[in-house]
Amino acid sequence: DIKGFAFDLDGVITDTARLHGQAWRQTADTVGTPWTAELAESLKGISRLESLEMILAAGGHANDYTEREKEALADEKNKAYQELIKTLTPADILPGMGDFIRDAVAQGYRLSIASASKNAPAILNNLGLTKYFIGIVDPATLSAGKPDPEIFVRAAAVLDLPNEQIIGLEDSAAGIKSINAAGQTSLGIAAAGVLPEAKLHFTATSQVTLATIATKMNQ
Ligand code: B16
Ligand code: MG
Repeated sequence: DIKGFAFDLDGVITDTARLHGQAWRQTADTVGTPWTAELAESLKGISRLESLEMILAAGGHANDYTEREKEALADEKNKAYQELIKTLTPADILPGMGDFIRDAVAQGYRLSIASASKNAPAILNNLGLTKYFIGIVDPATLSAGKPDPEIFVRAAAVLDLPNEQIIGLEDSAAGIKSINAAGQTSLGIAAAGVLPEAKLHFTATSQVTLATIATKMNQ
């Protein structure tokens, strides 16, 4: 039986991808990498420094910067991003997700956050959702990011539940791989045909409810 939910944050609870995109776009301009929708999509669920590496590589600049310069670029991006997330309010919760989170807690499910973002605590606070979650995995303490299972395994430990009793919610391919490898039930939210590896598939956050999940689990 399912007793808990481990949530990705960006793309599942709120659309911070557009804010990451705004901030990374400035970095791409600085280093001379053309900004494309594909590049933006490929950064979802990927850590800050790995994202920077991908932006550099996309423009053929993989070897043009020292580690120190890369850290400065990543810091600059994060400062811009932190200004943008100050504007987030409960109105920025993706459709249906606030109700789903409140319903799940009211029904006795245990909730945790498995986000690659070091800014997750600030974002949850601004959305007014902190109190619904038992805990947030600190991505700074992980030895490997998504698609490695570590982050979702740790999200299960936070809930004190076995992996088999957890549904992991994700919008990225790397995240679905992580959930599946952890032995949890993966729930993917993406356009039809995207995230084929998700055990349960939804095309929009507004469709995710305890009832629709129960129906898909029994199919
Ligand atoms: P930060 P998620 C991820 O969050 C984002 O999808 C990804 O684009 C971002 O680079 C990463 O967090 C790190 O974020 O720079 O705030 O530490 O989807 O795993 O919730
Ligand atoms: Mg995500």
